[in-house]
Amino acid sequence: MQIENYQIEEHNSQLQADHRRRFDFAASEVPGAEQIIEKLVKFQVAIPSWALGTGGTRFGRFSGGGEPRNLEEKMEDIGLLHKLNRSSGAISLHIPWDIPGNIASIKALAAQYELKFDAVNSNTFQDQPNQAHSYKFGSLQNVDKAIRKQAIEHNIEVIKHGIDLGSDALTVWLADGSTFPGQLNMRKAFQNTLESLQEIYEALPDHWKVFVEYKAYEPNFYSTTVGDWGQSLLFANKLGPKAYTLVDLGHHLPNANIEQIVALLLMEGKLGGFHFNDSKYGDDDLTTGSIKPYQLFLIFNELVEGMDARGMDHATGLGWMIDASHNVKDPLEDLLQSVEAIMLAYAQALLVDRKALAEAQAESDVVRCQEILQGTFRTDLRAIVAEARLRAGGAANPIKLYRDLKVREKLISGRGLKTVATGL
Ligand code: PSV
Ligand code: MN
Ligand code: MN
Repeated sequence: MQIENYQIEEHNSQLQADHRRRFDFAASEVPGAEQIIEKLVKFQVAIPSWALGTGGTRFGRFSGGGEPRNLEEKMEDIGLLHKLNRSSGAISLHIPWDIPGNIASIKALAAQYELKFDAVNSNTFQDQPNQAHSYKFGSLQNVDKAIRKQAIEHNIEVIKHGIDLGSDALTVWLADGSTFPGQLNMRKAFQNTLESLQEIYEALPDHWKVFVEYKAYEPNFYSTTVGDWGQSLLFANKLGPKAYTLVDLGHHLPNANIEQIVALLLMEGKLGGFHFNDSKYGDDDLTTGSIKPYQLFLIFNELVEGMDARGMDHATGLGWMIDASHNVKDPLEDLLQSVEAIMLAYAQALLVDRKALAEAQAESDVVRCQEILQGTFRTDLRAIVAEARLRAGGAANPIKLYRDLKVREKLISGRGLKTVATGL
């Protein structure tokens, strides 16, 4: 299934008058609209290969039909997203769910869909068929050296797949930890994990990065060996300059101040990657911006401020990715919504009057500080984001066009109603 240029053009011309009216108004209200648009056009958010199928909960999974059955079809889906919004030009693979068969043809497909290969992800949280040792009691932390070795070798294997595809980062998320007090010697678990990560680090090509992702709990419910940003930063600092912390928005304890975490990691030059999603209770993996859009804006506000302070390029300075999936929406529509929410929060952060905010902060004028941030957050920038998408060749209203073209129905008729994507 492919969306043709003429279909985008027809759709855009139908919506043109309405868009123009809204854009002209927004541009007249927004200082520096052109610079914001330029930055939005460059900004790309990677799509994880595991977000394209309907997610589940431990109670059940309700397939939406037409889910991608292999890596080629996952790339086809991301190609559709990117065609519609021009901001989803990268895919993040998870090995072994996405073992690339014929590298040349996978690369050709990526070129056809204009996709880059983002960070590759290892998986030592599930046992694979024919695996010699089980990860039931952890992988890189395991008390058994042979199990650690197996997990290290898997990560090195993942790096090799990434090299073949032209990726330049490895993301390690570990389920390692303990579920009951006393189960684990926490110091030894940390040291084993560090030694294992050091061996993986040695296998990284010079220009590569490794992202150490933390998560407070789940699947372990008493301790997690990389449980928070402090632990991740300890690993990243001990590993060396190619190691960074990865922040997943859903991986904190309730009410954690993620914007502050982001600000400090950036200050230390140790923020490497970002996983977007939203949550009400835990690692809910809901559509980005669906629950706490103001928090998303505050996080972007720190990201923009901190990246500018370090002279980092917004588009390439960090690994940007969505990490979400759930039970009830069409995954492609959900991803379009997530990308839109990210672009909107980014645009809002670019609009913050930094000089005025710095002055208000210097005077401890708390009311003015809040007025500045909330005034920006409440400015409607949707037409600015749409204009950036249009200038990049995308659709004025991606979800409307997706529905008008009956993309899901076509995917179902091509792939079948009962397909299951490999992944979570
Ligand atoms: C598990 O919580 C998780 O969502 C992590 O965030 C990883 O990034 C992802 O799964 C894929 O392994
Ligand atoms: Mn994640
Ligand atoms: Mn998660």
